[in-house]
Amino acid sequence: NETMPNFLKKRAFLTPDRTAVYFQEHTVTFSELYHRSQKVAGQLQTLGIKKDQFVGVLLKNHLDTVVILFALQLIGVKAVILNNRLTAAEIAWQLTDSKASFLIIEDAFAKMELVHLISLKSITKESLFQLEPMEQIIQDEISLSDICTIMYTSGTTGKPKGVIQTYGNHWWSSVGSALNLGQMESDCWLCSVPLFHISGFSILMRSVIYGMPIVLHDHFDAEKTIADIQAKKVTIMSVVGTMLTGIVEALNDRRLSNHFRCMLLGGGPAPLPLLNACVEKDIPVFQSYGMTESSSQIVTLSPEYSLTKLGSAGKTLFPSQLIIVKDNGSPAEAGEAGEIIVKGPNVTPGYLYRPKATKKRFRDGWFYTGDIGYLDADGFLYVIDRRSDLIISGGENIYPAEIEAVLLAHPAVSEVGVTGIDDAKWGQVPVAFIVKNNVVSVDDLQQFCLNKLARYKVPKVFYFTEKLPRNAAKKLLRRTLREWVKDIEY
Ligand code: S0N
Ligand code: AMP
Ligand code: MG
Ligand code: MG
Ligand code: MG
Repeated sequence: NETMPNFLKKRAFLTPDRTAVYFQEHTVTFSELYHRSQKVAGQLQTLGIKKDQFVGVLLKNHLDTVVILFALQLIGVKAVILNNRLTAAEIAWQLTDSKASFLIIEDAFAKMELVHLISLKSITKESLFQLEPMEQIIQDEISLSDICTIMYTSGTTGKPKGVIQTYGNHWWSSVGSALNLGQMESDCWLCSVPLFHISGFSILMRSVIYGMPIVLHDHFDAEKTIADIQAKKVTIMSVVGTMLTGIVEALNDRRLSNHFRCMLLGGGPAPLPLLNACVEKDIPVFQSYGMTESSSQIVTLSPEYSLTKLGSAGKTLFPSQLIIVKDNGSPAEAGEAGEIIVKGPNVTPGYLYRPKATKKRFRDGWFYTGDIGYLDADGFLYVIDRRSDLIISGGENIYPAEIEAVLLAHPAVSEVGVTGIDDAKWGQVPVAFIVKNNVVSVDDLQQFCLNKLARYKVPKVFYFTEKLPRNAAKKLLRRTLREWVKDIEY
């Protein structure tokens, strides 16, 4: 069981005076970040929060959030990081499932019905920061196999599962990224992706591990991005397709500053017209493939291959391995499609309290992603289809089964099938095909969904139909739904 020094404490010791975070008008060094996190660690302990507990975190992208996330690491608490776009019911479910003993929320979210849905104690960050801090007990060492964070992802059968991310997972993910992108003293990483996704959280970990400043934005804004790349000398930024499209459009005839060296593009497929537009505008795009279970990118394509390997997600990072397996379990030849399976020290040890689900996804140390792809003769990965009919809207995942389960509970709905439709802004958005057994309006169905599902999961279009496509065993034929969608004007 290998140990390492507590990441932030070590970083504050090595390079105390280097800038850690730029947020709005604030700039903090690693030493200041450490001292602020230390104080909050004491305040958390005043509340009775202890090592090895699970604590829910429902916060915005903010400097305070960075402080709280590191305070939890300092005292060895496992952070259950919650997606703040979800409804109260969805969040309550994750808190209960993770057996969290506490919730840290912010005033802006505290009025949510959430607080009534859960039995665990909660505190706003504003109140937390008022507490008298105890003498802190800092964990000087962390064990690489210890749980650092939990992030929920859904699946084929409705309910989300907590993905375990250990300190070792984050460490190796950071190292793998640096061995590929390089790590320069001048590097500065812009974070406007959510800290509640691994896309954002992994930037925090790289910051302390590399000793690199980050520019943190509370939300994505294309103009502010362009301005800060210039003003703060940003060299790297993480984006999903929707964000990159927004930047390309906002740039118009302008160019990004010369010091900018990498747009790390992940979270879903990259549309070829977008990649071409970036080549044309000299925007250096590193396309990538990754997931919550691999603690961020596991495959990345450098811009030198942007044209020759257009559409590929690239090669596996140094610490990791990837193979394609066919349905019969044997490895695929170059060019032959099959399931993408991955292995590496950045890959999760499994799902929280879900030994069965974990066993289902792992064989001989390999993680079965459920995604379909192929490797070309040079070992470049092409992803051709996603797991579980996953719909990705602006980097947020939508599982048809989850939406279908909600709609089926409506008394006027007797059958429902959900699939994705291409959308210029979001990549894809969900569409529902409904067989009704009573009078019901689209507005009613929409409102019904809004009460139970995050906004981005609510179908953009509801189609009433007499019958859904099913096979002899009455199983819904999603492939046919995808064909139907092609005829829809949207
Ligand atoms: C695309 C974003 C920025 C849009 O958010 P924005 O513009 O701030 O919207 P709001 O002002 O909050 O809301 C306006 C209206 O838009 C709706 N809405 C918001 N987001 C979505 C969405 N995604 N889909 C559909 N609708 C959306 C709001 O509901 C609101 O609607 P109305 O007006 O009706 O109220 C934002 O969505 C965003 O930040 N997306 C990115 C999420 C993300 O980071 N996903 C990645 C997840 N995957 C991973 O983390 C693994 C891969 C990975 O690690 C990685 C990924 C990317 C880059 C690098 C890496 C890496 O490997 O390091
Ligand atoms: P998440 O864990 O929410 O980040 O979702 C990860 C999933 O997004 C993967 O399992 C894929 O289905 C999908 N995905 C990620 N990167 C790509 C890519 N480059 N091309 C196609 N799908 C992707
Ligand atoms: Mg906005
Ligand atoms: Mg997700
Ligand atoms: Mg019903």
